[in-house]
Amino acid sequence: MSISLTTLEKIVRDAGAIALTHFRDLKNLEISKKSPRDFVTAADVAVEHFLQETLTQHCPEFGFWGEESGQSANQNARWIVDPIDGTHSFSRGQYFWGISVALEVDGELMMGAVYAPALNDYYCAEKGAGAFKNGIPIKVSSESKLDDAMIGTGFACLRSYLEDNNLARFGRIAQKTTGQRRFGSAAVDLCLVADGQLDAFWEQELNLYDVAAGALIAKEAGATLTDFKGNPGLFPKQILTTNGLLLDQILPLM
Ligand code: 2AM
Ligand code: CA
Repeated sequence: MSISLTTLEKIVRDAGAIALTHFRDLKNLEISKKSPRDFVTAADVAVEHFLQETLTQHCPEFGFWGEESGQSANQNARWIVDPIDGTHSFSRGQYFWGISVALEVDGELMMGAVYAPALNDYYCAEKGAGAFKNGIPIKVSSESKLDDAMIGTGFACLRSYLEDNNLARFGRIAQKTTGQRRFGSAAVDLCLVADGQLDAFWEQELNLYDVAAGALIAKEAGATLTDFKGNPGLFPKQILTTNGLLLDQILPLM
């Protein structure tokens, strides 16, 4: 590995500072639509540009895949970047959005960083070395009863006009739990499971750049990652992450 977690943190925090400058001046933020319900702002573009330049300067051997700019050459070893996950929340002055950067080598996630500047929380993980929030080790919750659980989900599927739109599934699971949240950033949601703030999270129709970094952070904090049938692995079109103890109770409801 030719970059340390410390160097990565400095780069991602610098990217966060760029995002915050725009976040503090939303009145002047340029917002446009990529498709009818999908926004992009000047902040997304500026942050991704900075990350592409800086990460490529530090590690010229790695390729780059960003939500806004697409894929560069070498995709065997690459950075997978969502400059602002939770763009809609960002554009409305809400706090749950994050910069998501993952390093993937030969299909395996090696490093992940999710920085939520408005919350002042920096999450990171390296394969096999645990997960951290603001420098302190984190792990998933110990909640073992679905009835007492706090679950999170999202509705990217509604924005994609899908018929299988998560509403029935949410209804089924919500009725069996005590707390339900919808924060609007899959990258941050995965970190909330890693940190024990949520006991489980699922969403469908996401892209790898939304979830790559958060998935490694969740996994390193002890979370299970499966599809809606319980097959282990990272499936952005059908991602379910739990603290492990709730997996068997939640699967039949998916
Ligand atoms: P974004 O903010 O980068 O667009 C929220 O439910 C999650 O879904 C976020 O990670 C968000 O990423 C993503 N998302 C929002 N709209 C989407 C769409 N139309 N298709 C796929 N993912 C979407
Ligand atoms: Ca995203």
